[in-house]
Amino acid sequence: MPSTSSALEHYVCACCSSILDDNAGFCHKCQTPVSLSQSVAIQGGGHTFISVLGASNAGKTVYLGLLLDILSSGTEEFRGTAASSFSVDLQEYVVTELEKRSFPEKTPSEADSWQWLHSKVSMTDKKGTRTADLVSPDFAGEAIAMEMSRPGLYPAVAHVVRRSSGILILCDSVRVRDQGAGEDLFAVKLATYIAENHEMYGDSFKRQGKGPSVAVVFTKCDACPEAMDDPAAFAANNAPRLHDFCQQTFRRIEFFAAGIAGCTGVLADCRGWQTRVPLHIQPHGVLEPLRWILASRG
Ligand SMILES: Nc1nc2c(ncn2[C@@H]2O[C@H](COP(=O)(O)OP(=O)(O)OP(=O)(O)O)[C@@H](O)[C@H]2O)c(=O)[nH]1
Ligand SMILES: [Mg+2]
Ligand SMILES: [Zn+2]
Repeated sequence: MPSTSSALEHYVCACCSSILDDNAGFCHKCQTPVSLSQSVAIQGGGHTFISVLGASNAGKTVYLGLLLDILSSGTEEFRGTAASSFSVDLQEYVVTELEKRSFPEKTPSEADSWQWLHSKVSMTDKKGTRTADLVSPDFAGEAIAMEMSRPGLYPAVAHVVRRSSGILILCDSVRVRDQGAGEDLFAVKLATYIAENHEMYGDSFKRQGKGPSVAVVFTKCDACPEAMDDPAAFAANNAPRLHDFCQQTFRRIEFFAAGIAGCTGVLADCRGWQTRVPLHIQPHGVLEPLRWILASRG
């Protein structure tokens, strides 16, 4: 039975394929946790990186936590099981917070405190049963923004984006509707960053069908029913720059709306500090983007 350290000599990073040759907790090149690479290597099979990007406060942590929870109690048609115990941490944290009628804390910017998920997903449709290992970090929105403006500050972001065959861009539907160009332009920056990192240049690239499947997900649609009714039309009307850029650039692009909280309220403490809290949990549209990404891989 090899010791952990000698076994590690044979592992490569699941994200950037660097050799993991020491006992460090993270890949020296891309900051992926070694425990994740071990879990992927031990379980074998192909794995699919799916990354979730979005501005700070877009709803990434809440979405990912609930996605894991819904997948874990799914049906034979679409289900996901945690591939190792660290995968349950994010689910546990988000579900516990929501049960307490509060939202999770903002994700810290330090890469070593990000939670990763690794779930074995199986999906059955007309084409048969497909399986994939879903691997994704819960990035901090601020780290994504900083990496886009000064590449190299958070190498994990670039490596994970390059490695991902499916990418979800989360946009706050309420901000898109009420605050105009800011959210639209940030999302365009994200889409451009994805295209750059997948070296998507020129029409021939698109015709060859290369590049990731990109799902734009308007979050918090419980507070924005317009996004829920017709997400593509909502994008065209309220985030026209993002809509047009994505249609022109990506071969596989689709628009979705998702919401976790059935409704929210604002609590004020004795000093007047206000906090938004979920009054009840009624997930909507959480699985659809993932289902589409897995199906669009063919
Ligand atoms: N109405 C409503 N509000 C939501 C929902 N999901 C998240 N929110 C609100 O959005 C806030 C941010 O959600 P997070 O999931 O922490 O956002 P994030 O993208 O992870 O943000 P960073 O960690 O800063 O990158 C929450 O504190 C809630 O106030 C939802 O489904 N409905
Ligand atoms: Mg977060
Ligand atoms: Zn790596």
